[in-house]
Amino acid sequence: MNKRVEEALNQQIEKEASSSQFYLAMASWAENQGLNGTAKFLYKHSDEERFHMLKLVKFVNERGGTAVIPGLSTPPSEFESLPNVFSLLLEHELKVTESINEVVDVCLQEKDYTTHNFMQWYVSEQLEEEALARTILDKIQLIGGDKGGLYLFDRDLENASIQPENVGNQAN
Ligand code: OFO
Repeated sequence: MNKRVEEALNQQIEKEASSSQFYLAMASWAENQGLNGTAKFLYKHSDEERFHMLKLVKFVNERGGTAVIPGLSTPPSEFESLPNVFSLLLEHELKVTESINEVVDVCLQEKDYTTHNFMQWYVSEQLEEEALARTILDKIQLIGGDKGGLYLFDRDLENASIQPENVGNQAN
């Protein structure tokens, strides 16, 4: 496997693993706040990111490279508020999108069209995840300090899958 591509993919493995840990920390915080629906959603999101990481690990190894399993820094255990959690999540996803675009760029420079093709899955996944984070953030901002609204929001998020359309419909 092309060395630059391998390096870029290994960096992406680290990003996906860190995302998983970050969302796991958010899930745990939400659980301790009694926001069980939000916690369930974030636990699921954390699992998704772990799956993204695994998919990369397997791809690198199958293509003759060596996947590097990274050590990770400790994510925060405290968050200011629910809006803070979801704005951090959106910010984080935007960074992940940037780094996926960088991997795609390296693939093109190195004329590695197989990896380029493989990365397209991540490109569309990011589109969905960004849209989802924006939808959720909009809803939270709309609710503001309304306790009843928050209760309904949390309940609806419990049933939401990682699909923007679903959250849009259910949180209405
Ligand atoms: Fe949403 O980060 Fe994975 O791809």
